[in-house]
Amino acid sequence: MHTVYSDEHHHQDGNVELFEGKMVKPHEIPRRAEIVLERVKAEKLGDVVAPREFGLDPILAVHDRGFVTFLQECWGDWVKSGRTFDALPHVWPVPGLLPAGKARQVSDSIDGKLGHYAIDAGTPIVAGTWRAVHASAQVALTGQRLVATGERAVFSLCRPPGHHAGHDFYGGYCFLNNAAIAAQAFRDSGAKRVAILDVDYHHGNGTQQIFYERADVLTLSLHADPKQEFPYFLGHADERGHGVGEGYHMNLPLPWGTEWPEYELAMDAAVKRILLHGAEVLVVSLGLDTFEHDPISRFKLQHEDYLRMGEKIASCDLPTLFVMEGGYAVDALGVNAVNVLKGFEAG
Ligand code: 6XA
Ligand code: ZN
Repeated sequence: MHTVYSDEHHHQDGNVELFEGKMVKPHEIPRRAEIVLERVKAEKLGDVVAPREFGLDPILAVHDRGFVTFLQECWGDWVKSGRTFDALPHVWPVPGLLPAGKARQVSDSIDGKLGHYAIDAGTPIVAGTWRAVHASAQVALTGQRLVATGERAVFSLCRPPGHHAGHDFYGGYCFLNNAAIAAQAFRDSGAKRVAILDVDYHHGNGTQQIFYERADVLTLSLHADPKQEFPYFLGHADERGHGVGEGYHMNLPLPWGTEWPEYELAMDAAVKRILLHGAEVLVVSLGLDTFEHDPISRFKLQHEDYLRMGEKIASCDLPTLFVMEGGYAVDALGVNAVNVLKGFEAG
């Protein structure tokens, strides 16, 4: 299996995130992608290839232009306003703030813009953020093109991750939704039915939002119950899509402490739904923060379980693009990610 990788991710290297009431060093760090790449090479998974450049059009097929411009210009505006440290929001237009019928306006102030587009204060924007984010999307798109032109499976080693980013918002360490951009590119290159399976510990709220009213891209997410876990406001089982998209989203929330036997049952339900959809291609949002020793998560999957996860995904028998998402037990991240990919190849 080819891995698509770019060193450009190093440009996303924040100093702080707001975490449990403290400003701490970010969990989402460059070392994460490095260790996965090292394991890909050590295990001889296959060739490592550099991304091609597909430009902004496939990004704008999923994301709002004003939002993308904000991501491109945020750091410059932040510096112009006299700041030198990481850009983080500190004020939000919560529902109910505005009178009924009054549309939200984007402020001219960078602080207003940050609160407009961000869902949390854990996702720092720094000088190199756009550069890294743009490259991460190109890594996903390059993987997409390889699968669309005949590879059975490709691993897009994206960083920063993407699944919390929606049409016009960012957060949860995510800026552009790499998996959604790839899924849309599959549609635009002729696939009639696509599925996105999100196995990250956290609910893929951005992916859900982007495709919520569509029947052509089935989205499924296995994750920690939002009653207990980030992103808290979405990811419930009764969110099933809307309009023509009704029935084309599936959330499988699971409780803290979940181990493989229960996780496997949820995966079986997801695989069944993917096969029913008649998907021609599968995009996997591959988060490894379900691991028992992940520092910010509370599932209990073990190294070997990732081999089984890969085999399960292979049972869909579809061309598959793996897109890297979360996972913060950094020393174990390479082993766990590559176990999924090896399990897939064996399956
Ligand atoms: C709260 C946790 C952010 C979750 C990031 C993640 N700061 N998402 O791994 O998949
Ligand atoms: Zn996650």
